[in-house]
Amino acid sequence: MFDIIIRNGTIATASDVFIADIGLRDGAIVQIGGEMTEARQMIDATGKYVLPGGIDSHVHLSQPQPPGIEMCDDFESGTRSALIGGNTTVMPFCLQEKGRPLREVLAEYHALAEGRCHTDVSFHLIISEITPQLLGQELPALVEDGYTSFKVFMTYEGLRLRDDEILETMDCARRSGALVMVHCENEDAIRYLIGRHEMAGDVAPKAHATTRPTLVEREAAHRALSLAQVVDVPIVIVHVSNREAMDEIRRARERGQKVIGETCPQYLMLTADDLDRDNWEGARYVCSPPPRDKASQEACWEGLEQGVFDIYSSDHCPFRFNDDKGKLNPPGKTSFRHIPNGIPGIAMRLPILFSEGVMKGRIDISRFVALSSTNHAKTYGLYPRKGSITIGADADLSIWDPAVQRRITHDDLQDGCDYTPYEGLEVQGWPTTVLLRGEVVVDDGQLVSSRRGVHLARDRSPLATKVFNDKTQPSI
Ligand code: DUC
Ligand code: ZN
Ligand code: ZN
Ligand code: ZN
Repeated sequence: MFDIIIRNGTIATASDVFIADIGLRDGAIVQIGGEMTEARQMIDATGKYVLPGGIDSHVHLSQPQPPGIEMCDDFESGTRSALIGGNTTVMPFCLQEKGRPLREVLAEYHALAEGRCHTDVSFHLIISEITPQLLGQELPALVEDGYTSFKVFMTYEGLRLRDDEILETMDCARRSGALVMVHCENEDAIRYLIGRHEMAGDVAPKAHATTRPTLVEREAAHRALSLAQVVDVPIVIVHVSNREAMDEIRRARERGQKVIGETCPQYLMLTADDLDRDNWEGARYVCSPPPRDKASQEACWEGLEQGVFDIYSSDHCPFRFNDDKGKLNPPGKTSFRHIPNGIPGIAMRLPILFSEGVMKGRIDISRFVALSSTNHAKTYGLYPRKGSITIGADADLSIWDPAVQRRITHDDLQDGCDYTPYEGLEVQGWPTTVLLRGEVVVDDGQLVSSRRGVHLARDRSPLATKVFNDKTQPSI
């Protein structure tokens, strides 16, 4: 007797595509193919794809902002919207607050998430200030407890780390077996360009893109990879927007470095021209790195097809356009410099990749699964419990109907934002049914979730474990 049998779907994993039934019991996958008759519930998936639930390994929820600004998705609304878009696990960030124990801050995030999440969640740690205590004790202990990835920033005054601090953080990651994610943009070059633009009175949202050109991303990507080579650690280069930064990843791999590349829907679908809209409307498209041009979009598609990118995430970082707290559209607008950097995309990530990628023949369905789920689980220590359709894996599944056609409107996405950058986009294919650990949480496109999401302590990334276990190489 099964809890659920999913009948006759086209099962796709990162390696195989086949038609079979799947039997679920006690939240797990217990049978694939073969005879299955009795179940409390039957789901007919004829003509549909049955895929591992999406894993979005780069989202921002309830992250504190400078005074007067508020992120508009909390763990409830953000994970609700994630579920609508076919995701069953999301990985938000816990931002270290200077002068406070990281574990204390982390406990606050857990309190905000507890009992409110529609998907499973697992935190990355953003490192904004290094101390001997943090590097010597706190981080290694947190890694042991399943927080196995750190993000560092090369941009944003007050958040960025200097190169020596990045080296020390990488060294800590090496010693503790964590994986470092790097935001690559050269802060000093950006500040120089912002100063010049402001002096010239060029302060509209479009200037956000021109003050963060591809070359500041390329330089920082090169530097991050060089620093990683000094310490001999694998790294993730997050939110890559253009060919020049991609070339840095390729070159690092040619020298033998382990590097994971990530890109996001905004770099496939938007351009810098979107920031050049009247009445401050361009503020809706401000994110960092900024969207580039059509050639960069093509480069990013090529990277997804050919493997420069292993991971495709949303970088969901939502602010409301018309809202006192959003400050995307503040009264007395002064400079693009004050527009918070980030756009929503947690629900649209997978429909965009499915429609523009799979349905238009740019990638096959197995590559879709790898980019949207399996590689995230493998990179961040959740595999094979997550990101796979195998016996014993969590029954996190999304059933995609390739026949559904939709015109995207923000209200359907159920996030806390007041717009989507993809308003009016026509998509083909939609995740009509989603299961989280064996429970139907989206049924015929409708949310029926009871907020069963739990926190996932993660294993070390296999990439980092290899270095961690290799004690023959001295640490710096
Ligand atoms: N980096 C992110 O990863 N997300 C939003 C803003 C940023 O700079
Ligand atoms: Zn970033
Ligand atoms: Zn981000
Ligand atoms: Zn809405």
